[in-house]
Amino acid sequence: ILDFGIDEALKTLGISSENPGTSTGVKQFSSGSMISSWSPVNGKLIAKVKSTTKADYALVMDTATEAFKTWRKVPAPQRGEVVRQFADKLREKKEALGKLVSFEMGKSYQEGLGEVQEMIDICDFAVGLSRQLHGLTMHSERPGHRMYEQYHSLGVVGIISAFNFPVAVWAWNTALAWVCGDVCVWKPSEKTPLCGVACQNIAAEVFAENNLPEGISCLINGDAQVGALMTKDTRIPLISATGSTKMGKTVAQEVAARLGKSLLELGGNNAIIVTPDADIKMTVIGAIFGAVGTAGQRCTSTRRLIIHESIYDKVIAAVVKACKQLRIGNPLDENNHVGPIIDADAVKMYTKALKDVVEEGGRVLVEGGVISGEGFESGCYVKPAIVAVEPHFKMVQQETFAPILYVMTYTGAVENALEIQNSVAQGLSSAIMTNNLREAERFLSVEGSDCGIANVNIGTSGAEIGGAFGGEKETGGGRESGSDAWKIYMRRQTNTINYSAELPLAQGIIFDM
Ligand code: UN1
Repeated sequence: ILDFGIDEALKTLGISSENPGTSTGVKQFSSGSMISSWSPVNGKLIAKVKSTTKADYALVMDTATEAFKTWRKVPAPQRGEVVRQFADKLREKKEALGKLVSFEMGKSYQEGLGEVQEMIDICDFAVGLSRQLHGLTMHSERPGHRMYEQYHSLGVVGIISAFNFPVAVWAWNTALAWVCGDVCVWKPSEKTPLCGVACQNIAAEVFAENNLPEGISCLINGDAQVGALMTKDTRIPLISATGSTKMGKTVAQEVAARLGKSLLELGGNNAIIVTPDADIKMTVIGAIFGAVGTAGQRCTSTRRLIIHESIYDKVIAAVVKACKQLRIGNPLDENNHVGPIIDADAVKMYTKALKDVVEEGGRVLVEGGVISGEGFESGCYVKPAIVAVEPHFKMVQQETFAPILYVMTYTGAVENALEIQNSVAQGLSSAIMTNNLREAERFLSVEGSDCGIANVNIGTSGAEIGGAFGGEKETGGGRESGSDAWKIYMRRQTNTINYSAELPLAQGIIFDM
């Protein structure tokens, strides 16, 4: 197998065969067991990372808490300047980090680069934001009084991220949290620990160059048990977690039990509604990229196509043809469209989903299956599949993190398609393909899509960082990234100042003494 420069990339990112797990200047205390990172690209061990023990965690939290005392006093625009430098380093290391993302996680190199670009974009956004962390002023009802609100740094932000966006989701959180004056403790997925080490190394360099404590960015490694150290920790006012709905429900309960805040970005079951007025060419690109991009492992991946019966045959013919042309293989080879899925468990889930949906009555339009032979030794390469279904099928109601596209029809008005679309438990992303203004506006109206993201003539995936990202219902309700998502990373304070020589009470209450 060609190397595609991966050794060079690992060197650039400071990754060795064994990596200290617990970062933030307490490296020497790491004593946990080793987590092995296997590449789904070739099935080989890339490197090992030490996991975080309870004792390591205690030291990390001490370091983070100490760093917060320094960082919160640095003026916000100066914090923005540090984030700007971080973005510069990301630009320098974009190819290396994009390659590691592709090699450790399996998405195409193009998409690996895209992920690093998302990191850079959110940093740029955060730099501007660092001069705009403003509250409102309001008129007091009392004479000689002034009232306003301000946003203060919150403290330690705990970040739990998933394997599918092993670097970008961390950056969405951390870039905003840093300009807000918070420090971050990050537990990346145990399936992509090296991406975590690489990002930590880049951040550590920037903080060192600015004589700032590395504890502003902390990394811990391990499974759900390590995550639980954070969710139950009263010193962490905000937990931002990305992953399955099942994981989110546990995190939400543990954080709520101590009345902490949580920001949840969980599963999606995203649909594209294809109306009689749809542009077929755009529909095909949107649907196929949505279904097979990141090998169907985005929260925003297109899982369902809801097609009007009048154009069903035409759309299906085009989508099936496009799907059969996809090249599956080593994601570092830019000739390929689709790389492997993450691991053997994911392959099992994919195979079972296809079997189950057929048992329910699904008709296979594009055959799936695990690919074997030369170049596919990892056993993680699967064929994107298309299955014709009924909307109420059990498998169609749930999210399978794999390249499986369910297609179904609707009849009559767009309302009928919306009913199908909204009939699932998840509420992340949604799209309509139409050139009909009435249908598009219906889709966007209060009676339309119930998702956090609703697109017209764009697929369900590939959101820009400028908008708030997240969804409703079982997706968890959190919003990350752009717009005013920063507010959750700060604590709001209302201030009333009396500059008169009297002490009038609010609501006109008289209290004479
Ligand atoms: C995710 O899958 O967790 O919209 C995030 C998109 C990307 C982010 C996906 N910008 O597909």
